[in-house]
Amino acid sequence: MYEIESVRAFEVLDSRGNPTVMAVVETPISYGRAAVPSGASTGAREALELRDGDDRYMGKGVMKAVENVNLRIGPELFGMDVRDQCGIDGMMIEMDGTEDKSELGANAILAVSMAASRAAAAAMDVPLYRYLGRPNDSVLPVPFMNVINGGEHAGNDLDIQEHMIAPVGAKTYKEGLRMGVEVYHTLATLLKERYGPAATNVGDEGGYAPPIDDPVEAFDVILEAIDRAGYTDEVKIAVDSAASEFYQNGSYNFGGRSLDSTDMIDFYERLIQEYPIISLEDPLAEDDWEGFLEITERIGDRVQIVGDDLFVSNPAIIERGIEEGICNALLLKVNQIGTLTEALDAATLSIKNGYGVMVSHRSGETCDDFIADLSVALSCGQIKTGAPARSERTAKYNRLLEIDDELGLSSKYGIY
Ligand code: 2PG
Ligand code: MG
Repeated sequence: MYEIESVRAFEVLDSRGNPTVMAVVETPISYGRAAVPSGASTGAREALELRDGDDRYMGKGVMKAVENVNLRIGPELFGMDVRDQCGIDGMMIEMDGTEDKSELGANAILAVSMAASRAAAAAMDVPLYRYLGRPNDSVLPVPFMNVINGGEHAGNDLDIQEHMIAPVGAKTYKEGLRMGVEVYHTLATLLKERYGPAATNVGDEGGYAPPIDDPVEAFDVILEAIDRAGYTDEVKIAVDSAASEFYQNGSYNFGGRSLDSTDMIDFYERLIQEYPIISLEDPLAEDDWEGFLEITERIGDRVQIVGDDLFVSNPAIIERGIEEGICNALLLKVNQIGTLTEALDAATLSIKNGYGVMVSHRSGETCDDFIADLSVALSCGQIKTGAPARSERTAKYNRLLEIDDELGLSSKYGIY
């Protein structure tokens, strides 16, 4: 009943119009489907996304990865118990045999890994969050909504990639999401008043991409939108600098100036004093471990410091970070590591060591809502999946509304 009888993949498009892998895993009694997301500001140590590099789709086709699923992975998994996630993932890791999954492609492996877990959940007749989690996992995460886009995700001059709002003071997920949406729309009105109608054009994650170059000005306008919407106490601010993108030859090209790590940390220290900021992701570049240690020591007791490009959801790198006292939270992206098993290991390792975990989308997404279930299964209390707009972003927020409804009275909310 539970044996895998078919594994197949095909090429679909992501939210930026680039090809990505969708896989389907079937047993005699169930069907699971999943699509892989894709980043723009990627960490150097991420598992490899296999692209064809030929003349189709400007070299971005994924037919090699698709073939690897259909011709190599599928036959090996045939007959395996679909509930044996570790066995399935372990088999693919072994077949691949490389550190960065470059032989089969992390996009090929992850599509199958996720689709298998969906087929297993369906075969067992339980929702995905329940299959992946424990019987009592019922925490709906705080939605970290990216309302102003910059960096690699927008065509404006903002160096900081993501300016997020986090309704931590809401009582329920539903209320938090509504607060976020109201702030998002209030922000549109304000941006139009201040910078003209073109200021509400959006970036890759659905946040506005206004013509601002001063990093602090973006926080001013968000704060004003929060106040005007009436949520001064409930809605706080979070940041993803994606600082590797503006780091070159040992210095940060930030706000039109060249800064060293200590200058950057001084900037962040002032920022968290002046604005209600609760979380700083990749405030420094992934190679700047010394800087990360300094920022964690200086302000890590006042604000969450999240490692994204730094940790690339890789248990071995996270372990080193924990040992050295770097950051106090993990950004969890399943496609950075390439299997569900390893992503769950990364989350467990972090949680056991007192690190926070924020489950995350990628800037190139599909309407696959896998990460919504993952965030509930982990009871980690934090998810970032873009602005509360554009279907590939709202797919996740909407799936969480569905889970919330299903959990009914047992549904909890907040950062745990
Ligand atoms: C990030 C992500 C998602 P990308 O840096 O956290 O917001 O961006 O997918 O482009 O790496
Ligand atoms: Mg990031």
